[in-house]
Amino acid sequence: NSTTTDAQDADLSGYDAEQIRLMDEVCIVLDYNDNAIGTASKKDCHLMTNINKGLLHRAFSTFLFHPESKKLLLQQRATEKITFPDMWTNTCCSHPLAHPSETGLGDLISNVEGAKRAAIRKLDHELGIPSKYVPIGGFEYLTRIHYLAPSDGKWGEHEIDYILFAEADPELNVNKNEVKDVRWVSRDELKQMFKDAETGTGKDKNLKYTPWFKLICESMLYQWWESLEKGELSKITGEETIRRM
Ligand code: DMA
Ligand code: MN
Repeated sequence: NSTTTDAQDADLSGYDAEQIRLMDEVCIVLDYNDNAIGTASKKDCHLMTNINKGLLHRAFSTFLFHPESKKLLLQQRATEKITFPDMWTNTCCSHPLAHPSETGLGDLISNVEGAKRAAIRKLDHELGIPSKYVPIGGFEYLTRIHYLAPSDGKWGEHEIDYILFAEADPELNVNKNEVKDVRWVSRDELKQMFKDAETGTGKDKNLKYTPWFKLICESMLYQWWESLEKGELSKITGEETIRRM
């Protein structure tokens, strides 16, 4: 079977067995305009040899805010992760899978529904957040981001990433194979974390950040966060343009 094949796969030798297993997930392959044109394994989608030939897949990035304090929940990726291990990032990222409930029908509204279903599945898998805290109607879709980012020589990302915001104060039951640590941060606290890393001083001087989270922080995150705090998120949701970054 394919699991045995992957365990013997030179590309994956030496990695965590559970993370190797997850490389068999089937992702949605896209054209430049986010049309689903096929499927490929998570492994194939994240090999730089394929990315350099243009292979592009669909992803989502969830940002979960506390309903009262409006703090953002961050996670530090587990050391076991094959791509971007140990890095700090937004609440939860992964891929809508090539399954009817997550692929969508091709129009933006149903593709967004698929991404939201994938987000509910992974908030539970990675952080142990029961779905009652994150009902599908509780997510706001903001926009899509197209980006390419190498992880190490062999692995990387090339995605159209659906940005989803939600508010909840859930119980957490962290999956240690996925997530090493979590932290709720205010806008100022997040700015200070990045400043510590840049200047090499302060308590967070050694922290590393994923490239997509950095991109989003350097461009739109603080404006989006302000809109959320003012209760004006609906003014900026549902963007149809794909932002190329
Ligand atoms: C992939 O996230 C998605 C983005 C937006 C980078 P991931 O590497 O955390 O995926 P998974 O949790 O499925 O390994
Ligand atoms: Mn990916």
